[in-house]
Amino acid sequence: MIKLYDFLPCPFGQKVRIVLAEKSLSYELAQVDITKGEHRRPEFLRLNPYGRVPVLVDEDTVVYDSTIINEYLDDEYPDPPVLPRIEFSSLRARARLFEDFADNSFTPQVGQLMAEMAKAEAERDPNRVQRLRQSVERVLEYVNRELQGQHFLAGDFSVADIGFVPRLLVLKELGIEPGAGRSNVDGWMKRLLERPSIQGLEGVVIQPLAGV
Ligand SMILES: N[C@@H](CCC(=O)N[C@@H](CS)C(=O)NCC(=O)O)C(=O)O
Repeated sequence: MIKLYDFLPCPFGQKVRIVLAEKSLSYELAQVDITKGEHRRPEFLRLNPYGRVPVLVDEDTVVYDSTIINEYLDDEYPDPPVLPRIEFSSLRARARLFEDFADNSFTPQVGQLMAEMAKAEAERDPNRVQRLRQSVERVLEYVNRELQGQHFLAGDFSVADIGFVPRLLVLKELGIEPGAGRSNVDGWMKRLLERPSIQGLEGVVIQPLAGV
């Protein structure tokens, strides 16, 4: 039985739960409430020395970091795949690049905007809000260009798309319409929202998390 240590609002845990749902894998969810410091408990640090969720335990295998967990799941449970097949090295690299880009240049920026917007209006830094909004808009423009003529970012639906999903889903509440004036992103969002793995995703709430 797979066990997933996760905190539901964590966008990285959400990436893993999308993959588990895509592959129809059942699992036990062990909640680690990072707002209560549960990720710093010794028993959790023994699983992940970084003290971060998500962590996946599959029998004797312990894997942490959402990207590595999702690659492990794709290796161990290949059907349906969430990475382009091994023969398509270039597409596989493209999928990994987009996942990495989403993790580093989209998810944290949206997270910082969530944190800023969660403050009372008088306490917000308007320049920071503007800078973060511009940075998110720039990513959406880039993704819009990269989606030209394609349904998904790297061939079929893959980790390239999954990387963006958690924070794409909260943009509207932050006053950013991902698809406005970006028809490729608009169609992509519609296709993403048709997937049961994304419709059933728990924990998509505006909750600022430290560093993400
Ligand atoms: N690169 C990691 C990032 C995981 C991460 O930052 N998790 C956050 C919650 S969303 C966490 O556990 N933060 C606690 C901390 O860093 O102390 C991944 O993809 O899994």
